Amino acid sequence: MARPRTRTRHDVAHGEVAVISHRRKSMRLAANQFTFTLPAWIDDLLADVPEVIPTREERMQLVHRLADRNWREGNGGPFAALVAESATGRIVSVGVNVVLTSGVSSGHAEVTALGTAQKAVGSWDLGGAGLPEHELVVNWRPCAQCYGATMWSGVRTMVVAGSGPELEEITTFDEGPVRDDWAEQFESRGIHVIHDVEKEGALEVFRAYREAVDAGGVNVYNARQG
Ligand code: AZG
Ligand code: ZN
Repeated sequence: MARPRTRTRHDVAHGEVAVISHRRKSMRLAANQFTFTLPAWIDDLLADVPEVIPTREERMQLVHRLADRNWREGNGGPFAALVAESATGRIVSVGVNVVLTSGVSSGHAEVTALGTAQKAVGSWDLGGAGLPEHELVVNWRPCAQCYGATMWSGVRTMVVAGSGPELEEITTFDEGPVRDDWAEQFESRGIHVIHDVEKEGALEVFRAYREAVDAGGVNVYNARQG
């Protein structure tokens, strides 16, 4: 037997009181996952890089090469990072800022380096039992987001090229509200911070980026508008 047609608003005469069932549209998610993929040029750049880089200065020099190439290739901002085993200098992962190519605002260099390191070692905790101590090497102090991402990653050391206002002054990136005692907060949680490693190299990358911004070739993509 045919089911009676559901009455709609148009079927109800003026003044009539009726219970009308509205046709419901069920929720469909437009996306149920996102991924960060490192750009293909990284494989070419790493082709001449040894698996073990013994000094922190040399590790940071690699970070600066990655950061400089990254903005020129259009993946995102002039930021790069790597995760290494502290004792041996074996490189576990590298990361670059992929906000523009991923279309996801959290794709900062620290996040991509830490995430790929965690996948590489098979643990969300880089300080977990049975693992060697790991360090994050990054070309500036972490932003408000990456401050937490680093603290929760399990790294035991963070090496930064610099931590002052220069990054924001030169590039005009907004790094968010980072506490003045950010480094002490890491130290009090057992994460040692090593400052000012190859600082001038970081500033050179930022200055080159700024020149390109001023020449109109690159957009700074801060999402927050004040
Ligand atoms: C950023 N700051 C750092 N340190 N790293 C990134 O990837 C960034 N992106 N925007 N600001
Ligand atoms: Zn960040």
